[in-house]
Amino acid sequence: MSERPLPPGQQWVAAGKWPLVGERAPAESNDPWEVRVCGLVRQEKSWDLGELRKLPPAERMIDIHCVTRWSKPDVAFRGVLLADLLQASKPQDAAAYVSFVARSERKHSTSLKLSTALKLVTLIAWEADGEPLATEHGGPVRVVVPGRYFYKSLKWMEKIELLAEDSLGYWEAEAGYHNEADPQFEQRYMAPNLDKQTTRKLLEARDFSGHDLRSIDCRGRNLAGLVAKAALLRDADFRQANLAGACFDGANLSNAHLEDANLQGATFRQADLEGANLTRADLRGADFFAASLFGASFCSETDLEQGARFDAATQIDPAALEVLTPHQARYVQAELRR
Ligand SMILES: Nc1nc2c(c(=O)[nH]1)N[C@H]1C(S)=C(S)[C@@H](COP(=O)(O)O)O[C@H]1N2
Ligand SMILES: [Mo]
Repeated sequence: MSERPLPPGQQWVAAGKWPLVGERAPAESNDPWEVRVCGLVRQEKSWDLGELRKLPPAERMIDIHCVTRWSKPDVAFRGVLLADLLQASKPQDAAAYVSFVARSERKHSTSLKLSTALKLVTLIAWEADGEPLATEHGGPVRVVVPGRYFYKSLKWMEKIELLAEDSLGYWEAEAGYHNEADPQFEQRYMAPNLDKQTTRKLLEARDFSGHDLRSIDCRGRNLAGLVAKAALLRDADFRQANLAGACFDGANLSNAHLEDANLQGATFRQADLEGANLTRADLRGADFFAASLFGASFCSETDLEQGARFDAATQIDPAALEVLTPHQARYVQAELRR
């Protein structure tokens, strides 16, 4: 395993596994691949793949940390330093941010403070562990930002733009991902920006349906019978809450905290529970039909005690368990068989 510590709230993937996250492939195009530095530079520059390979090589051994709570230790990325590409393009003094843009359908992007990108020794990489980067992992060229959640490591990179003001990336703008993304501080999502009055109304009506309530803090509340259809509840905190009979159908509960919650008879049909923590939750009679459980946990990673409670009425598709870590899958299978 890695010599570096596992950041809080993360778990190592099984040896040899590398999950795919986000877009699966670059946009189709017959144009040859070029990496271009533009924006606030004195000299726009571009390199084709052959030219890139002639630059001084750089290699970095890093641990990948995904915001959905999986980490992959000791991946050796090889490529060139962002610093070397920038030096050749002569950044203007006003350049304070760097935005990476992908050759992808949605023109996926992400950004960093320029000083941060340089301090972290950002790499423009085309090899991982001695092999050319697979297309689904960003080949032919991707960004690798050590020390940030992996959503800052853009796949299929073709444009590096230097800017005076920040330009929020795709996940940061659309999904509310934290713009700093430092795993040591669990900077996963932006702070909730709801006024208290609205929040209070929602709580009174016990109806969250369709609302954007990322990171909402419902710890210990009595919300029995809550309706939260298609609600956006990423990173929400429902620890110790009473959610008996609640309806989370179609809701996004990725990375939500549901430890010790009463979820008897709750429904999660087609809900997204990736990275959600259901340790010690009461799941008797709960329905997880077609829910996505990648990276979800039902018991502590270190022992099989203190896990979630299931009964014969708990509905969970055996195929949905294949995306759990082996430890989690073993626990749930054993409980369901009782
Ligand atoms: N172009 C592009 N780059 C991207 C994404 C994406 O959707 N499109 N997803 C990001 C996220 S959230 C993660 S965790 C990593 C996943 O990289 P992997 O699929 O190689 O594991 O890519 C990042 N870079
Ligand atoms: Mo991610």
